[in-house]
Amino acid sequence: MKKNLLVLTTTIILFGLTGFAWGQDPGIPDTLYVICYDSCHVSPPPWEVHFLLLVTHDVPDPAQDSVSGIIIPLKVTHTNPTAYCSLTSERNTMSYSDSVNSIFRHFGGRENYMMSLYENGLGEDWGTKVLNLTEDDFWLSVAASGQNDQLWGPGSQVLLVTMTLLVEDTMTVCIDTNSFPGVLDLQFAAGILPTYTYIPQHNMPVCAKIRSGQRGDVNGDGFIDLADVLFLVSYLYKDGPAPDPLEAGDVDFDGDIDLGDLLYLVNYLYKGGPSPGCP
Ligand SMILES: [Ca+2]
Ligand SMILES: [Ca+2]
Ligand SMILES: [Ca+2]
Repeated sequence: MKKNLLVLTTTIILFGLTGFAWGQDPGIPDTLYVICYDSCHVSPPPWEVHFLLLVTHDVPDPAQDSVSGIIIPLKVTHTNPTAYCSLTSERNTMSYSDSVNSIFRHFGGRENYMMSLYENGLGEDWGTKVLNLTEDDFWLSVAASGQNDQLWGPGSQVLLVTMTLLVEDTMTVCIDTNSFPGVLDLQFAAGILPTYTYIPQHNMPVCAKIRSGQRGDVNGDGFIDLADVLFLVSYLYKDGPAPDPLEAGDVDFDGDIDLGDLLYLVNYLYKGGPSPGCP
């Protein structure tokens, strides 16, 4: 109930002041893309896993079709209930900062649009920003209050924000749109007067298999050496014990444990071949 009140309040702030109506998305369909930036990790868990929210947006008539507000309600689910998977509130604060502690930071060398707005001195004009993080919900809205802000983002897959999850073990994490019945769903607002809203295209649900890239240490002693070759031979051909975790034996990362993994390991150890790990 509290959440619905927050959503309703923000809806009024975003769209209620000028009045709005459902309209057509002009030109090419605008699209919200969610992608997982780094699903494979070679360090021991927990892992910081980043999902990027990218927007493709065209502006046929800048005076009328510029985006003036967005609402992005998301839900996070995962397949490993015994392990912790969470949005990290301390990594996704509202503060403008290029440190690790901001959802608006640049990340991995990628230009983040909200951060760029701030650095260009325009960020303060985005007067209404709401970020709601709970255990399994992510909810973001922004509204422009100046014309410069409304001209944001025409182009192909502009990075809007990066959201960070803390994942404790291997699992499949899915991001989907969240619905608040009767109140609001995923939507963009455009037009200066009158304002109209529309639902952009999107690629959700998006599921990413969060994997450990620690491979080759088949016997789990912390080293990759001849003992691992012998362990793998024993497992494959002499009914020996299985690698633990099992995926440590999938040295070439193709999903199976077979002769190919043995050859990959030998090639790495004795012939200067590529090292096991994330592909
Ligand atoms: Ca469009
Ligand atoms: Ca080993
Ligand atoms: Ca394999």
